[in-house]
Amino acid sequence: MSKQSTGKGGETHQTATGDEPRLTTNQGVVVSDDQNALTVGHRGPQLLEDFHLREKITHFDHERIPERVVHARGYGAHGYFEPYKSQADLTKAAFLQNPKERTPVFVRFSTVAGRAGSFDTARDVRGFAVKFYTSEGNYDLVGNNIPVFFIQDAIKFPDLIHSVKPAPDRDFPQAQSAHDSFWDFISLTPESTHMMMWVMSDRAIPRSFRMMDGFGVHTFRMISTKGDVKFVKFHWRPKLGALSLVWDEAVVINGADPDFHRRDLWSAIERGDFPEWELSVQAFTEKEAEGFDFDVLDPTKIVPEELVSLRPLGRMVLDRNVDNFFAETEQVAFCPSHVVPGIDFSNDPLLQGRLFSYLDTQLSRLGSPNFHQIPINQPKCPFANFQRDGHMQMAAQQGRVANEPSSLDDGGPREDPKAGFTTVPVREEGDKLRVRPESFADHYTQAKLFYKSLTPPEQKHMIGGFAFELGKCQALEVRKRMLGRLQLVDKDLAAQVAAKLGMEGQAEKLKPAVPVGDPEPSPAVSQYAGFEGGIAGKKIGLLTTNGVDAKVLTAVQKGAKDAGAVVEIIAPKVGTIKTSQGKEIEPDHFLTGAPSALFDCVVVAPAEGSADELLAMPQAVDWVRMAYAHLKVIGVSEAAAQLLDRAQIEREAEGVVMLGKPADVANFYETASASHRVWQREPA
Ligand code: HDE
Repeated sequence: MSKQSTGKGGETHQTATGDEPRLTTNQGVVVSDDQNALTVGHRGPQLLEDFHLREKITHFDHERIPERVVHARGYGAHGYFEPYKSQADLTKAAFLQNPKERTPVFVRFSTVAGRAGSFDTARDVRGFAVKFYTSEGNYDLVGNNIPVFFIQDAIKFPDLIHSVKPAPDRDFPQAQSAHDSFWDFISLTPESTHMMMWVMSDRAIPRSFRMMDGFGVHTFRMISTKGDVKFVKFHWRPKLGALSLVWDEAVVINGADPDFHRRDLWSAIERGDFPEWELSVQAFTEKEAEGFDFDVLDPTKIVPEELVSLRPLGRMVLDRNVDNFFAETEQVAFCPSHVVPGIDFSNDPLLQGRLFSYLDTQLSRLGSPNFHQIPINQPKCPFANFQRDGHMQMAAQQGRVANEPSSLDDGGPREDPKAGFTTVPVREEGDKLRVRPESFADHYTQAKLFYKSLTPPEQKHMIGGFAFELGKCQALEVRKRMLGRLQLVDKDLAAQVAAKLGMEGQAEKLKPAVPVGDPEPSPAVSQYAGFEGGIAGKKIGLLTTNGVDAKVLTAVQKGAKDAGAVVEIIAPKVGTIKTSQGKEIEPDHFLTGAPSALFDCVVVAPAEGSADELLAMPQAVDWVRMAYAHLKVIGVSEAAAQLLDRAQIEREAEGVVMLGKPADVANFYETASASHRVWQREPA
């Protein structure tokens, strides 16, 4: 028996009522049926002449573009930058002159190693790329959340990246550095030692993009309105402080919410809690730089803040999410070569290589030299020249002349020696050589400086980081070589990592190229040495049940609001619950969908008499146990005290706050604000 279809797509038809725009092809032809392809008869073959089907499927087939070879996974937002006051004595850059003038910005944060579909809380460097749409053209400050880099010369970048990417034969591991080829490359590249200290520290597992420092890494130049030239290092500092996750928490989050960082940024902006950073520079003369005991052209070195302090320039606020991820975040094209008058490069060999690489990568990724015409990349000031044609040319430039000089077309764009970009006329001479400067040879003194400057918990985390990663590296000789490098940084650090690996006394004996110095610590590089307290921007998870005490709920919510934090409610099941006063509330999560790893601090406050409901759920006990292990402040109502017992947590334990009455909630917030995490609870 033959089956008959209606030929009308049944219930899926949503035909136009007249109020909404009509669905058309890309040529503007109104589509009559978007549910069914054109066939011969009811069950016959499809027809090649179905131009709507072919256009729709062909467009779909070409939806993907090559993802970025590095920094593929990223998330962006719009905002603005405003200087505190005119910085004319330092730079003539227009966007740094007038405190009343806001310059629009677009920022993209990213991980480096993983693919676009990888997870957010991998141990990795984070990209921090800012496009300023200034009145003098686009300026891209393409930085990272770590102030130094793995290598000193761009020629090593493909090797570095190949070593960290999945092995070419088996295509794993994905989005991580804990494997043989990476540590082999690193252990054979002594210049990476300082960077590895940062990458094994908490910096590589940030709590949020909103709680991350940013750095320009290289030394750049700034040119004042009078023509004075200074070297500068760029710093972004978040208003919320630079805060991190603990390692096991990051691992759990990768499974529970692979989009943790993008969700966090998007939600904060949606609720009007706009993240903010201060832009500063360390400015110094070339003469001063000659007196430093490291070379400022070497991107594996910081300029300690004790040597040159930060000069705040202004603030950046992100206040608008993108309308379309692909059009904006995916197609945005950053190039360190995009500078404006008043900012110039230095001879840092890594920077010089980048000045070539980014333009090249955009051509291959976006497929056309006209990528500057994509709205997210377009300058917001007028731009005109005689570049013409090419794939996807969007502009229909007028006139018969496309050259200058020309006497045939007086109205065409012309150069302007006064307003135009000019390069600082630095005198350069020398032989053509392939060499590494001797002034780049000290790979350990600043690595030691970093380690010495961390608080004991931070040092402990770094030791854990090294031990975890090297533990995943199966090649024994690589581990030994790496332990040898660590010994040159700090004997105790090396010994503790070796002990965790069960490799005491097995470090390879390595000799540094130049003697290792004994630097003064620089507390500014520690995330927690100067922690000022507070929980602004953080998230409190409140685990409760139907009938939740309305007074406790209100107290927790009010405390969070006052502190600039947010509360999310977790109930055992999906669906609405009622408060003790009968008000219906929609929990944000159900228990199995929201492990406590997703929150900065937690409260467990089931309804009076319903603790048994939680006690019967192993996930609830795990929820509390995990919050304890992740060093979170835990508020526990009397009704939930048994959960603590079941999780084998003492009521008097550090960072556990009993909520006998709603007023005790204040105590909970005080404890949660005092320190980012309850470091005392960390196992010795
Ligand atoms: Fe990049 N880097 N990089 N990089 N980088 C790219 O450009 C490259 C380096 C950074 O959100 C690529 O558009 C070379 C340092 C960020 O779109 C590529 C070298 C720093 C982003 C590229 C470096 C960065 C990139 C890949 C060594 C911190 C993401 C896709 C000489 C100061 C920007 C793309 C975004 C992206 C090359 C080293 C930061 C291939 C050759 C050092 C934040 O062009």
